[in-house]
Amino acid sequence: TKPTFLKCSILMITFALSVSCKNENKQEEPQKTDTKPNIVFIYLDDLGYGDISANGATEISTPNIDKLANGGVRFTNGYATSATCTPSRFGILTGIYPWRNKDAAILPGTAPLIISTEQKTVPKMLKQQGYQTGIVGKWHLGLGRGNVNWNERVSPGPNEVGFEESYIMAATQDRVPTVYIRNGHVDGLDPNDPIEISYKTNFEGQPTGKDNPELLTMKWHHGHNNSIVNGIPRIGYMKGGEAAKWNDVDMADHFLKEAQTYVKKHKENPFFLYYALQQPHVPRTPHPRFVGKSGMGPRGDVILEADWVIGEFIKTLNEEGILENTLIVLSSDNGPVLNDGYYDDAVEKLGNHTPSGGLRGGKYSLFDAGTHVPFITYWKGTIEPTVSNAIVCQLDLFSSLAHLTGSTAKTNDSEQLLNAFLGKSNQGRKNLILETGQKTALRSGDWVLIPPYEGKPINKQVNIELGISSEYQLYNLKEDRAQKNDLANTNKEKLAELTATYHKLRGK
Ligand code: NG6
Ligand code: CA
Repeated sequence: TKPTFLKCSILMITFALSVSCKNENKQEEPQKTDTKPNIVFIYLDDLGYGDISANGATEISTPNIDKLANGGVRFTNGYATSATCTPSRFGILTGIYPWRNKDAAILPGTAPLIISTEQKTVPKMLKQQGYQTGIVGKWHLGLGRGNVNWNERVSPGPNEVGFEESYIMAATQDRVPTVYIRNGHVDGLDPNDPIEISYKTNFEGQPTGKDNPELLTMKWHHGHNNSIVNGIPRIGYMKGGEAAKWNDVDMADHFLKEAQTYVKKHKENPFFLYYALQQPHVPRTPHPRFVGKSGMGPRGDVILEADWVIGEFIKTLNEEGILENTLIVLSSDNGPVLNDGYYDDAVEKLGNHTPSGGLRGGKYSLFDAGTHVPFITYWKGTIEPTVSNAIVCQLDLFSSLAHLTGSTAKTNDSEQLLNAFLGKSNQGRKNLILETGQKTALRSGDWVLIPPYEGKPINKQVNIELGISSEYQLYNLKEDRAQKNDLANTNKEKLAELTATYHKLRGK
């Protein structure tokens, strides 16, 4: 058999020839050749558009992410499907809008799997195209069918929706169970110390953040006052599983090692790796190497830590000789938040840094900062460095990657925008529905329409404007990136046009 690198270079040359002859707007025909670079999603958690220096941050430096951004396509209009985690993860993996699935809401650690095992997914589609598929990091899409027994194989989960190998945390760093799970089995579990989990009641005799402040190394601000693990109070109650509990400050290194091992083990043939980092979600627990390095407190420090692990990961791809045969997509599941439930100086030490990069709102918000996130594609030697203002969404990866790899699979919601993702076209989607907590808005070209909703305009606990109003709101992002100037009353024509488009797309 031919050495892999030779095989890869032949594929690459064929691919380069085939795309260079193509008219940029002809996106319908599937790729003539089977082009199968490795595909890696690097997915951050709560990283804002303005949290990386490539997008203009001056108070924090993210050299490794910047290398991808400046050596690939840096999207200035890249979107997650939702302003919170679970729905966005549902969107990126299925190519389906999360508001079509009523279960796609922030899930507790005991929630059942919300992706049907019959559902088409990115890893399943790529598997059909001959890919090996793996996930390392945050899952947060539910596990099992309800009443999970954590002491047996937990299923269905990632392995049942397309990932051949999985090494995950079940939900979030602030939710129990605080253990890693490999292919459905809790890693390092001592059978004599079984795990019990409840999101309703505490287990007798177990300390909590609420009742035992003296045991805490990190204080809770709102929520997060149930079981204490490593001095940090969490959401939900947990008993047992001592030997299996993760060490928070090692989590970044731990997931990095798993991701590197995955690459080394699978480099001979095409693979898809979904590498879902936990930073800068709360609790922010930088490894001591990064403590104090940003001058911005733990939130800044874990962004530096995330940037470092990304650099190490890229180094591994390079050392293994596969960087030029790997398409990397880097993005974030939702926009930024400062105080998300713990006192960790995120607000106090922010200084002049603007995590949203001047966009309005943040995590949980229908204003732009909720979903408008860092978005980068990088493929050394194939993608030419460029800045793109095409509107692209994580939703579109499904159909676009299908197209790249010779599959005809697509979903109605996922637009085939391969040329935009490869930096060959500035044409993205015209319309995109944005979501938070099943409330939706429309981005259409330069415009944003937010329909009226009941509810509070501000989430006071996290101090974020949610974009909720009893009146229609209309903004022109080209002229008013910060959404300060509501044009609903002055541009009735645009309002009517977008309202009609919105209702058509929402099917109501
Ligand atoms: C919220 C949590 C918040 C965070 C979020 C999920 C409280 C009061 N707040 O309910 O801290 O965990 O859920 O974040 O519990 S996400 O990025 O996974 O969507
Ligand atoms: Ca998130």
